[in-house]
Amino acid sequence: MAQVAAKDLVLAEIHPPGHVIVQSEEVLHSKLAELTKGELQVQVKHSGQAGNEAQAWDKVKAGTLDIARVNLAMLAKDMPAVKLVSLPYLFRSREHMWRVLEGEFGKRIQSEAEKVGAVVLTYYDSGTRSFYSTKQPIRSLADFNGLRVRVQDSPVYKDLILQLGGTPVVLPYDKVGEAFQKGEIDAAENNVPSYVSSGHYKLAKHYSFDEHSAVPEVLVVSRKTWQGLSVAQQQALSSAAASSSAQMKTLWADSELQSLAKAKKEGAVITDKSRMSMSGIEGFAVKLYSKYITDRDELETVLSILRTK
Ligand code: BDP
Repeated sequence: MAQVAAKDLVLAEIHPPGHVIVQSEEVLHSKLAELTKGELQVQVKHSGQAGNEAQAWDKVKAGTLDIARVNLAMLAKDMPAVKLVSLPYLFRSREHMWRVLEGEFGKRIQSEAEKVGAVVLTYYDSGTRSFYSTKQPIRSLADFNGLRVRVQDSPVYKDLILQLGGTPVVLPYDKVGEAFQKGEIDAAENNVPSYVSSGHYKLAKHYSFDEHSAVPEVLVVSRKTWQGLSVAQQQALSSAAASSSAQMKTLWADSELQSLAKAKKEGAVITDKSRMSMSGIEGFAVKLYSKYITDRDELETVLSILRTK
C-alpha cells in the first residue's frame, strides 16, 4: 500500500492550557510524534479555537475536522447509549466507570459512534459533577425551586433539572461565565477542575458536592480522517491515545485536589456531601430512569452496567 504523506491532525479542545485534559493531549501529541517519527502529528487547538464542543462534534461527523475532545454527554442526541450513561448516580466509583467503558458497553458506544461517522479513540477521566450556585449553597432539594441552572446540551440533564424543580438553561461552556455575570443563570454544575479553570468559582462561589453524575470525556476521530490513515498510523494513533488516557488517570486526582485547594483559598464555599440533605432525590432519579429506559434491551443494558463489579 502507498505510504501516506506526513500530516497534521487538528484536535479541537475547549479547555485552556493548564487544564488536565490539555496536559493529556500534550502527551498524545508527543507520543504520536515519537511512534510515527514525526510523520503524524496532532495539533491541539485549545481554548475553543476550532469551535465549541457541539460545533466540533458536528464537524467530526461531517469529516471536516480530524479529532474532537468532547464530554460524552454532548453526544446524547446522536447516540442512544450515551443517554443511558448520562443517567445520574449510575456509577459507584471511578473504577466502576472504567470497567464499564472497557467492557461490552464500550463496544456499543464505539459502534453507535461509527454509525454517525466517528471512531472512538479513548476516554479521559472527568471525575464527578456537582452543582454550584451564586447566592446561596444548594443543600437540599428545596433549593432547586425556581433556580435557573445551566446544563450541557443533553436531554437527560434538561430533564434532571426540570424534575428537581429548577429551570434548565442550555448554554455552551464558554458562555456560562457571561451568563453568571449578567444574572441570567443562578447555578451550573461541573467537576472541580473545570469549575476552577473556567473561573466560575469566582462568580458562583457555593459548590455543593452532590456528585450527581460521572460522564467521561471522549476523544473521537472522524471516519474520513481515520480511513485516510495507513494501518500503521491508525495503530500509532490508538496507542498514543491509550497512553495519554493512562497518563491522565495518574494526573486526575491531583488536579482535583489542587483545584479544590485553589477554590477554597480564593473564597469558594464548599458544602460536603455529608452536609447536604438530598433525601428524596432517588424519587427524581427513578422518574428519569423510567423515561430513558424505553425498552427491555435498554433495561438489560442499565442492569448490566449496575451489575458490573
Ligand atoms: C467540562 C468538560 C467539557 C464540558 C464542560 C461543560 O470537560 O467537555 O463540555 O464540562 O460543562 O468538565 O460544558
